[in-house]
Amino acid sequence: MAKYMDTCVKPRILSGKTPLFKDKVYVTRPNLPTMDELAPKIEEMLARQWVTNFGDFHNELETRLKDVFKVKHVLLCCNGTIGLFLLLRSLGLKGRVITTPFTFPATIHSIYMAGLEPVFCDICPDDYTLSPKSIEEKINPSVSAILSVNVFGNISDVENLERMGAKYGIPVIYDSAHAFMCSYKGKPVGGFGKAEMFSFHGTKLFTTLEGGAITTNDTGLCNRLRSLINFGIKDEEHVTGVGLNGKMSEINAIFGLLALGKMDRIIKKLDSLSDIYRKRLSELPGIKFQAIRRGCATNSQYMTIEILPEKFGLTRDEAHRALKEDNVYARKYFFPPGYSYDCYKGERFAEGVKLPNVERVSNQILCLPMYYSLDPDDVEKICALLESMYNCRKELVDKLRLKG
Ligand code: T4K
Repeated sequence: MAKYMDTCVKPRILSGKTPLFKDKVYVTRPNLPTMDELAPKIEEMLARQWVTNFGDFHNELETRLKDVFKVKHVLLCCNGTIGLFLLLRSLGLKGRVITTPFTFPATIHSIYMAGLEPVFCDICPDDYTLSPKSIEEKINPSVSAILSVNVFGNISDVENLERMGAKYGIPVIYDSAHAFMCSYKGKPVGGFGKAEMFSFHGTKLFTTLEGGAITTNDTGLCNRLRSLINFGIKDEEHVTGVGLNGKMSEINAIFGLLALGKMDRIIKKLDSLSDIYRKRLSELPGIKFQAIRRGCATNSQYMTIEILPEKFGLTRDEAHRALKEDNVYARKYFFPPGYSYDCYKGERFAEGVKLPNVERVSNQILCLPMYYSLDPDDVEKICALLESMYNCRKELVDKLRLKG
């Protein structure tokens, strides 16, 4: 195995030498166009003197994305969080919303800021999506929607969630921030449930720098949301909704249009990097990969592993620290779980929540560097470093604990 096994990759904490990587290797890097690609589009925008408020580039991107998602409506917005918040508002929900605490703060804050209360359910132990069994245990008439997260591009148990939604007469919506161009049983993500939200942030596979979209096949919902994205304005003389400025500008749409044609190539490269990680690390004791749900094709945007301390010999936090010493900036996505946020201390919905799978995964998860411009040799080196950390685990733990 191990191309780098014999090259003496020893964690810097032990060797005291220079870090394995001279420069920081981040968890991700944006997929950006070249100046040559950008310049003519920007010139066009300047000539038109139309920079935002549903301009031509914005409208072209919406049209092209309808084809990607295979849905009737795509509504671009300034970021995924505002899109999700306005989606929750446009559904006219009351009371409580079932969701996962194993997510980015945006999911939970959107619920809270929409005047709703999150009901935290557990996740499936291996694929980290919302557990239908846990939902069954917690659902009651005070729940007005289910908001599931297609976490790290893994698609939720859509059949069971939508069956439950129909049974209780409530909408199911998806935070698909991570799931651009993923599919389930051959159907592209975007057309599931009542609506889905996508993030086009700079750290996402498909980026407009900041940006996002809501997808839906419901024309009534689309019209309400379109108005809320534009201050709730109906026409020059009527303001019919309490909306916000959620619009995407022309410059953001230009970045999106330029990115679209590159997606297949980017995903192919990420798949190949993912293969290296999986081949190298699957034999390593105490490393567990996120299971991909049957029927789901992911975009390989994230490389998440769990570090099982009793087998690997180091905790996730210790591994995280040791990697950083060698300039590998892995991230603890998603720790802490939503019910442990400081800002929700004292809130009834966050008190006494006990979800064993969320607790375990949140304490063991680590997202390793994964992005288009990442060199396969660097992936090999990161794997070699993890192998070496395992081989020197006793020494490493002593050293880390000594350093405090
Ligand atoms: N729902 C879910 C499930 C989400 O994961 C997110 C966002 C949302 C909703 C909300 O969508 P948006 O409203 O953002 O559209 C980053 C992103 O900022 C965030 O969008 C993303 N999830 C989350 C998973 O990752 P941070 O706080 O970790 O970002 P930051 O600044 O630490 O960046 C991560 C790494 O990316 C850096 O270490 C280096 C690299 N990076 C970052 C930026 C901004 C670059 O190389 N260049 C850059 O310009 O949240």
